[in-house]
Amino acid sequence: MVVVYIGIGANLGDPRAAVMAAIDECRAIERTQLSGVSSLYRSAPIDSSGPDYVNAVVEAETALTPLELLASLQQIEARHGRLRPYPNAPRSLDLDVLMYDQQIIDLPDLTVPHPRMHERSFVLMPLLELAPRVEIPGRGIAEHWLASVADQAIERLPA
Ligand code: PH2
Ligand code: MG
Ligand code: MG
Repeated sequence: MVVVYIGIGANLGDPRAAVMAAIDECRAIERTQLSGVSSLYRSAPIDSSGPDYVNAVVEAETALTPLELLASLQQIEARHGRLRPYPNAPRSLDLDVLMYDQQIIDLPDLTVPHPRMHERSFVLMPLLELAPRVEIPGRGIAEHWLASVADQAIERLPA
């Protein structure tokens, strides 16, 4: 089993409901146990458009390979009607493999750690809630990146 972090985001329809449903659907992924669920956050779109996003991060232990995990997440996205008209288009639901153990993975369909996770408060803040001392392979201590994203509008939503 390895520890993984999954980023969840949505900004179309009812994004809060979509993120909460996605968390439940992550509980049902085979050979995978959730070990942590962050608060939900409202965040302004970064390099994207449309309404504010709702974001969260979950921690899990999985026996799936990185590509098996990715396929499971894409099935959940598809059930939520995710379309991919162009890169960073507004989305009904986005599930990203942020980190897979401490591995660096560079495959045509999967780059881990997520290449922009350290530049995004909507990833760092929920991630640090779950794992305050976590290290991002190739980027160093996640907490050290917080100062550089302090200008990004984000608000933790009440439970
Ligand atoms: N996801 C993106 C691009 N921009 N901005 C916010 N606030 N939240 C996201 O989840 C997000 C984004 C690409 O996946
Ligand atoms: Mg994605
Ligand atoms: Mg994404």
